[in-house]
Amino acid sequence: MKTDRSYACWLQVERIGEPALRDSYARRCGEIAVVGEGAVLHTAADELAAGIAAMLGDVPVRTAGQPRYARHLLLGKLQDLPAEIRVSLADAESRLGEEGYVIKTCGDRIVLAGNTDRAVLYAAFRLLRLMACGCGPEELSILDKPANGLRMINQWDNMDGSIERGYAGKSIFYRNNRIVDDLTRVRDYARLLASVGVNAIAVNNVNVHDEETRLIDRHLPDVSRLADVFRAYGIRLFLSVNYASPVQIGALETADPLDPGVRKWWADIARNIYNAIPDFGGFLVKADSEFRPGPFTYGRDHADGANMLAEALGPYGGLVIWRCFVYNCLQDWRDRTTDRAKAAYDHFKGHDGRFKDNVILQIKNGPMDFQVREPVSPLFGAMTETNQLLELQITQEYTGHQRHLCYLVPQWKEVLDFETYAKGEGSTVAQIASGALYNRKYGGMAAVSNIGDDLNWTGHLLAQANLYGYGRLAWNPSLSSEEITREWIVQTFGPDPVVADTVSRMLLESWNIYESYTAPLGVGWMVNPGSHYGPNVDGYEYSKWGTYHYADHAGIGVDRTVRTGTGYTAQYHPPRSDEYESLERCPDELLLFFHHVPYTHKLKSGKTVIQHIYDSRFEGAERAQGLVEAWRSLRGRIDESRYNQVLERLEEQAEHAKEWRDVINTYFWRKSGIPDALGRKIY
Ligand code: GCV
Repeated sequence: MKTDRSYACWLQVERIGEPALRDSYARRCGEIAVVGEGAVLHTAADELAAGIAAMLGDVPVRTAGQPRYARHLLLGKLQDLPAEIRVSLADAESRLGEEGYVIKTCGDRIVLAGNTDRAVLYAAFRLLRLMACGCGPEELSILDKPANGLRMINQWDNMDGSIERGYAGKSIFYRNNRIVDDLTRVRDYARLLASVGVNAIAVNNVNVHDEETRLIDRHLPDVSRLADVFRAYGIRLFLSVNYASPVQIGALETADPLDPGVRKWWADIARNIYNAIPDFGGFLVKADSEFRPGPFTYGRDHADGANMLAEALGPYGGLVIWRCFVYNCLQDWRDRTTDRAKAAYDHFKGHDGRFKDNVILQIKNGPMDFQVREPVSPLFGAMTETNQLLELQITQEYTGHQRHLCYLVPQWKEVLDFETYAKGEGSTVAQIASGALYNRKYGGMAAVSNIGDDLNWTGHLLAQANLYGYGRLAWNPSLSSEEITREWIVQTFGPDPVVADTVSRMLLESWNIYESYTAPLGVGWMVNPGSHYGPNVDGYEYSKWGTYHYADHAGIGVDRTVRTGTGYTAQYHPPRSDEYESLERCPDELLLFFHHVPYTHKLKSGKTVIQHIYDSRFEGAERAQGLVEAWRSLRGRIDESRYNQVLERLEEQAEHAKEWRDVINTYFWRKSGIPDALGRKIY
């Protein structure tokens, strides 16, 4: 089964087609010399041995401590390398930090080195990527290090084997309220993650119920097995915890963070965990949101809650990752003085400077919830003395459940490059999340995974590109979408330039295509309740006390201005706040997020809002059909199994896009009373 090519994702390691390139590597890679003993270092050597043997075809690869020949691949920690090699790497040691690496060709020898074994592992995967992408070994002289300290994945897996918002089968971690015995698949996942530089994973859902609450005690031996698998790939394991654990599993009467008994309870739990898993990463916490327990019950706030856990983990170097996705889901949307978009900022900004050093706030990219289009959360840029982590969603909850193609790297790029102006120009989200702007100790990115036990991991094979792209951006947010996309395609489908051009265009346009047949101009939602899939303009479950789009016969959109609306625009720094406040300057794509306008309001494109809604839904549906045609043009260039898998999904998407088009257009045609000016049929 696992020989199906979709299983290997971007680690296909095909034989290099070009003889000169093959020879050039073969000359230097027949022997791999490993200096050092660590498990991660040996993972690096094994990956190289297997990858290189496959790429070079018939070259036997030998691994040894000491090279027998002058021509070889040498890997190890810088400090362990022979003196003459260290000299040739100049001042690398001081520039690389913990995870950076060098790859350098010195004559007939290629050296892969870093200050830690983990760095060497990243160098190994980089070399394999360079080989797959056709880059010759002659002039290799690379020094690279990650921009973000934490590059994390969040699994929303439950112990019954289900995955919240999972669209690619069941959990690879759990079955029947236990951690699975056979961790082969988990190991293969760890490989995929490490190959793009991920270094942390929270292995259970942030909504921690029932049996999951016991991962911190009853299931600890099994959690420790999981940690072993990830450790070999340089990945630290975290657990999501239930804030009410002291009550639910500890038989205490309270979970009050200031109660000495509660503090001791968590300290004992932490000690036990670190006894079992010495490099345990820490806790991920969703508290006082969507009915999850938290410190509010005891009249305490988020800082009290997070600091109490931080105190328990602190002695062992553990972290508390505290989520800022906190809002009142029972909000009455007819009450226009409250605004969900304001919630995260309102809850957390006031606590800036109160969190302990080992607390990191995890902030969703937007103020709402992973919509296809929403502005960047103003909480980035609001805190100067708090560690922050950018949270993205790889799993396509609101973006088509991996049945639709929606490549999210371009969206994430916009978020990372977004200027908050918190400290003048250059205060981008990338700079804030990494911790660079305010010189914070911890920072980085986290993202909700999109994998399950489907053979191809992600349901839609092309959704593998989102997982890949996330890892690459977390390592280096300044990579362009185009670069990442090309890399992924070549490693997944090989070097055929026609495939590269076509698939690249499809991926890069897909977010825009999806947006253009679903919810328009930043207004969001419009999905079926619960599932969040498929068109339903008033469907979203928490809009039952009103609507999220405020459309009536006269107009549409949410007035979030200071002058006449909810005042949300004031959460941004100028000139951003002024731009969003102004009807004239607000970008079209976010217009309805910030303003309530008549349907006849003219956009910068010159079209009225209603005409834009109609036109873009029609164009979107046509372009979705275009994706099918583009893919069909690749028939014969891609193996049949993967070709068919993708074709099936694209055909389904094209049909579903028509449904979206018709549901949205009919709704607004009826609501506004304005027919399609082009005379197109609206059902
Ligand atoms: C894990 C949204 C999703 C929930 C998710 C929540 C969160 O509300 O629909 O499934 O819960 O976000 O991020 O905590």
